[in-house]
Amino acid sequence: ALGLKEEKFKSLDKAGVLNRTKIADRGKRLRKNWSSSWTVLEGGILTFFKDSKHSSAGALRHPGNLTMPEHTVELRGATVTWASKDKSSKKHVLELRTREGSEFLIQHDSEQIIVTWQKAIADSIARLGTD
Ligand code: I3S
Repeated sequence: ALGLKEEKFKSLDKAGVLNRTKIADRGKRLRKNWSSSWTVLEGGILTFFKDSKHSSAGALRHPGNLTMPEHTVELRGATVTWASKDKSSKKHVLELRTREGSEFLIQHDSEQIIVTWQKAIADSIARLGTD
């Protein structure tokens, strides 16, 4: 059986295309700028890649060898909630706040898809704990 540590970091949790925007950087408000992004949840880290065009099947972790992550979000100590209506006029918006006070909005038109992400992110945060 895997130890606690291995259990936390064992594998890819989830990957797919989401709409996202960063709205705060360590407490500092940012201008909203939505974009579609290949997104990977793995080992307590959520990574938004710059470009979703290369996200073909089989390229789960990296959408092409040369595509660099745009944002990597440490989920330890983060919170994920459903965004209030004043945060966005879009439907199915999640608000992710990091321990350092950065904030991201994450959205998908499909309720089923966004609910799956909400659960996966919340599970990941819960597994990491706050220590
Ligand atoms: O919170 P805001 O300012 O209503 O966010 C909207 C803007 O980011 C807008 O861009 P411009 O500032 O260039 O107009 C976007 O096109 C909208 O999508 C943003 O609102 P939603 O409600 O879609 O998050």
